[in-house]
Amino acid sequence: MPSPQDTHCPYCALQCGMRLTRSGSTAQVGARDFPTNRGGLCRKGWTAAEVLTVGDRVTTPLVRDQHGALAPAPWDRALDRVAEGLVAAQARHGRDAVGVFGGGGLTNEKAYQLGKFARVALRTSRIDYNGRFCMASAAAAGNRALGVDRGLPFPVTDLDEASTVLLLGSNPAATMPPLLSHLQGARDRGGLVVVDPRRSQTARLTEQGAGLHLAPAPGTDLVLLLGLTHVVLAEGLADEAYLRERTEGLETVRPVVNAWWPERVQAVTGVPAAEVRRVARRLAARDGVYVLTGRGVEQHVDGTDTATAALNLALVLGLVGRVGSGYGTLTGQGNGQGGREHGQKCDQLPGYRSISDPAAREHVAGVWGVDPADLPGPGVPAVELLGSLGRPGGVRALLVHGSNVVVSAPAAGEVRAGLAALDLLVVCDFVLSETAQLADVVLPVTQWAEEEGTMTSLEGRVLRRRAVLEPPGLARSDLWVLAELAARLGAAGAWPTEPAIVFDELARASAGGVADYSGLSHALLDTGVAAYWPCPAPAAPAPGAPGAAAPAPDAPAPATPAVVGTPRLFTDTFPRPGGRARLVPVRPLLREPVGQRGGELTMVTGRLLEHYQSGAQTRRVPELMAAQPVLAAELHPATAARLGLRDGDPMLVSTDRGRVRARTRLDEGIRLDTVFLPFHYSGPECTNLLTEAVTDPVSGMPEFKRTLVTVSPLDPPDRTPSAPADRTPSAPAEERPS
Ligand SMILES: Nc1nc2c(c(=O)[nH]1)N[C@H]1C(S)=C(S)[C@@H](COP(=O)(O)OP(=O)(O)OC[C@H]3O[C@@H](n4cnc5c(=O)[nH]c(N)nc54)[C@H](O)[C@@H]3O)O[C@H]1N2
Ligand SMILES: Nc1nc2c(c(=O)[nH]1)N[C@H]1C(S)=C(S)[C@@H](COP(=O)(O)OP(=O)(O)OC[C@H]3O[C@@H](n4cnc5c(=O)[nH]c(N)nc54)[C@H](O)[C@@H]3O)O[C@H]1N2
Ligand code: SF4
Ligand SMILES: [Mo]
Repeated sequence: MPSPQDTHCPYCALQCGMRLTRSGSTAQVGARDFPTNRGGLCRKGWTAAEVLTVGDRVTTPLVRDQHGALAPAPWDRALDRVAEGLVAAQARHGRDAVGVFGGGGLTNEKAYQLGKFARVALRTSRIDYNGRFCMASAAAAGNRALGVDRGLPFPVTDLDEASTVLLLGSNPAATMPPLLSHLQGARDRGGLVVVDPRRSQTARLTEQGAGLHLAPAPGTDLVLLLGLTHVVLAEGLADEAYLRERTEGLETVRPVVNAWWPERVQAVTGVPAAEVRRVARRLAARDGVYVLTGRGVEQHVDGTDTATAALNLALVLGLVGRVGSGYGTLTGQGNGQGGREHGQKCDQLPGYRSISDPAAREHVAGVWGVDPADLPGPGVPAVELLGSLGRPGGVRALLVHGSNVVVSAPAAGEVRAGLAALDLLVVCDFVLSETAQLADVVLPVTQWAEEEGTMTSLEGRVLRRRAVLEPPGLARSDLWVLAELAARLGAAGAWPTEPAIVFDELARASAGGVADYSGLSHALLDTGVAAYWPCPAPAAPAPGAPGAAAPAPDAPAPATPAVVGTPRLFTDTFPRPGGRARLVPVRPLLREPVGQRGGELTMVTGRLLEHYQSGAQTRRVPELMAAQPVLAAELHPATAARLGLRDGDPMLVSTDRGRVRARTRLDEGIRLDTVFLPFHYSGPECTNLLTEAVTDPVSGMPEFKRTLVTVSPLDPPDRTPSAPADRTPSAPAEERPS
């Protein structure tokens, strides 16, 4: 019997609506009208069900045997082995010797339970997650300026009416294709402005009068933003009334901005002064104007400051909280938003509360049934946590839920060495990712189509994920794994495995916090209501107060609302002391990029449409792999010619730290000084062998987008006409590393 269910794509934060229909032991993806995607899906979404039945799906626990091989084991043995290893590491080296690494793809329920497991069952402070690579800088900027971190403080559909959208370091044509339908209005009005050192697919949409593409040198966006703000202030285009009534701190920002006139900006960024002026004037239209950021401007050592500069620009223009205009960041992972609210971050408790705040500790400890004094304090952010693996005083045993760090973390070679030095590595996954392949124990978990749960999308909307299939083999939910381990560790408190019950607990734990889910439940979400946090539970009327009386028996049931919670933030006030947004002065570092001294090109990294993240899922889908089989590095034809490279030639990209093998892909839209590499591949094609573990001091975000590298031909091909076959790439599969 087919059992169609309305659910959402397992991949990115747009969380496109889809209808999933059971078809034998797998599921069929169908389109469904949903506001973010309006029936559209990208290629990854259409093929998402193929990952459910991949040949190397992990369907039984695996434990490394005495010969060093991962061998199938019954659950009890695998879980006992994990519990013993965790206890031993803590007995020898203290509580913080056990680390937990989570992910922004986990459901809200799993993210919540993982944070609770670390603090209550392990009592370790050492928990963090891959959102540190992703959303941390935008989050830090939002928190300090606006008092809250919700990626988009308005529904995506608000963008439909935009006349101008300034898109900084974001390539939604590849990373969220259905979002483009919401940018069509701005394009039609000639107002799409894309800031990217290369002519990305999104930058191409600005051609033929549809907008403007600015291509600053990588990592100079902060200067560009200061220049735009300079023009707004210097030309009297600021929203003075808004600044007076709704913000504070303008006087601290003005002197910094004054020093960045457009000609000086041009000298640093390469963006013509006339274009800086033109864009600033266009933004000053105010109505229908949006400023949006993506990873291109955030994944830098000054990512928080750059996001802050974008926010300052939006505040000076009076866009934030104005209906029909706005500022936001495009959250990345499926539950990148919810993943940062429920306690996976090293300094956080559920409800986006601070673990250092005594009142927050007391509230959450109350929900968990433990003494607040027993909760650990703040831990360390992801890059530092990974840097401590196997070292004296560092993490000796690590649990990984929902990340493939050996591919996706900066300085991946060192991460691999750190994982190898651990006493115990436990990876929960549904495929044998590169990280799982290094584990002592692999625990098989369920996938999206096999489980119930909730996700919170890039617009802060809480969505239901629905099960249509039974899990294969012995696969179990992460919730079940955590409950079994908690029991073996003798943990205090309750460890439910039913997602709806975990959600109710999460809602209670979040009550009164910034990200308040207390008015939500699976049952309410199942009505199809559009639910945006904060969504506090309605206060119960006092006994005897009007409305407290029991409803008459024949009274009609109250109608289910279409919308609950807060679709639009900041319309009246900002959740900060005094209710005002804060302009924070930020200055460019004008620093040298990291990487190889003397390296001649700046490497920026990012994404391809066909692959998702570390590629653990999409490299297992034949259609996607056929479309993008090998690591290709984008180079300007003139740069390539200078280096002796032609389209398709193999090349080496190197730093002092490592080298990777890539195929040359010529693109005349990229800056002459820049090379672009995606990070979706592994082995000798793992781009993060080149990146450095240097981070933004405020957010802990690594510098993924600015590394000095050297590019050289690999085995320079014989250019003589007699040997053409040497240059012609044959079947790509033959060239893949084993
Ligand atoms: N197909 C696909 N879609 C995805 C994902 C995926 O892996 N694959 N991942 C999801 C996730 S988790 C995320 S976080 C989002 C990310 O979504 P995006 O932010 O759109 O993705 P990126 O490709 O990392 O970076 C965007 C652009 O930044 C540019 N860039 C690099 N350096 C700089 C710079 O210094 N300044 C400026 N202005 N631009 C720069 C790059 O050239 C690139 O075109 O995508 C989500 N969607
Ligand atoms: N050079 C460079 N590096 C980057 C970036 C960049 O732009 N450039 N971007 C960074 C960003 S923004 C991000 S978000 C990271 C992402 O990089 P990763 O954190 O590696 O993300 P994924 O590849 O999605 O890995 C998720 C893993 O968890 C598994 N998984 C999925 N769902 C579940 C679940 O419910 N439970 C469990 N237990 N496992 C699950 C998947 O099979 C997969 O193996 O990469 C970062 N790395
Ligand atoms: S845009 Fe994102 S959510 Fe939509 S189908 Fe593609 S990967 Fe899935
Ligand atoms: Mo991300």
